[in-house]
Amino acid sequence: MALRILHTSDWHLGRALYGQKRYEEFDALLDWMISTLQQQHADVLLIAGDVFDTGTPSNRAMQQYYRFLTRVSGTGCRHVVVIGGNHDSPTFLNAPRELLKVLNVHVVGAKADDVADEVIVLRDSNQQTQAIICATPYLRDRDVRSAEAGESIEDKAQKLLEGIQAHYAAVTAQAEALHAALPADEAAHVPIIAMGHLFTAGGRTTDGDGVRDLYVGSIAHVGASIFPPALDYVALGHLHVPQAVSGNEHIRYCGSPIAMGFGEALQQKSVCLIAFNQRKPELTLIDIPCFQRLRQLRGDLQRLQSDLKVLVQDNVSTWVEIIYTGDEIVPDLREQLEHCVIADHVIAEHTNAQSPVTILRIKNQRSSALLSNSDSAQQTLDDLTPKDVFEKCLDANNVASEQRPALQLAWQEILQQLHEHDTRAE
Ligand SMILES: [Mn+2]
Repeated sequence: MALRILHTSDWHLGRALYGQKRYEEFDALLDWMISTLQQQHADVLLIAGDVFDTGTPSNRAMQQYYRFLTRVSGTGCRHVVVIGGNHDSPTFLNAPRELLKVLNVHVVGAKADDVADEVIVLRDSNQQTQAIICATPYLRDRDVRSAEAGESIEDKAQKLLEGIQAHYAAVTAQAEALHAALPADEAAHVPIIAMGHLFTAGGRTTDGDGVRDLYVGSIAHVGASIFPPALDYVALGHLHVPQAVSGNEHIRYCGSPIAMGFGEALQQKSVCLIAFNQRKPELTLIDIPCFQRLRQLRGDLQRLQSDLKVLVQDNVSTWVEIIYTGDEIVPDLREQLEHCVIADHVIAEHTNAQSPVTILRIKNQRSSALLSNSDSAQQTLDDLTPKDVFEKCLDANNVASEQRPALQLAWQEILQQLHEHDTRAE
């Protein structure tokens, strides 16, 4: 029977939305994942990075991960391959790898010193080779590039791209050597599959989807050509919108399984099922049900009130982000909107039960526009990105415009190091 692989990525276990925890949603997703593995008779599950949302996940997020992996071993799915993403702590993912190996869960959290350790041979219960996986995790700048004094940002980006390309070439060559050593009748059925967590040129993202820039300046986007032709399928993670890379149907991002932010609330999420006919991949996208409705509402007070009313009447649990764009200054905007959610619910249901609609965030664009050039006492950090805060700092200190590019670059490097610092690596 043809080998069947389920390609997933970017689970971001432990992720919250404006402080709202999402454990129940993740439980529902993981249940769905288990039943999908069973129904689709998947042999292998791939998780292409960003298993967790942070390098120091909560105990509950860890429990969800380990419990899930234990349950997979009770399905017909024989192997799980996990690589580290830019959100994961490489050493945290790697810590239980020997233990997980017993369950046929293969973990590559960080770039291996020897590329051979990134090549995983999957075998069936008769010890017949099923697939060869190049399990390359997210490659940190320092993993593939040696810094030299006096380099320009363009030099650095060029060396980084070359480093990533050389790494994929080396790992693929290793896989090809193993493949060449297989008996001919077996080799015809054994695909070579690569995994990766990176941003490819031309890739699509949506605002507010939580995709963090990978490299300083974000100019290092690799092209599809870095993946050698010997690869039968490339299972990528990092981008949260499902997509093929530059029209190559066998080089794909499966996308995140749940919406990471309100910006992608209406996007259909999916996983990729790949059935191999000899070494030829046949792809099916499997839609993931929505486990928690998210809606972004935008407009003046009247519009927002009527939209909220519709959501309340639907009586489906909904988390809402509101962007107020009206001209009128409404001092008690939050109270009015909250009241609308509760009052309409009580009228509709004749009950004091909780409203199905929860407002997680109200952005008042009217007041931010008014305040942006004056005292921004009402602006909170939630309204600003780290970049905004740094720009404000430059403004407040009257830094000359010719000095800014160098400072902005240095600041980006610091932020990058903060994100990638593996706090508990020791
Ligand atoms: Mn991600």
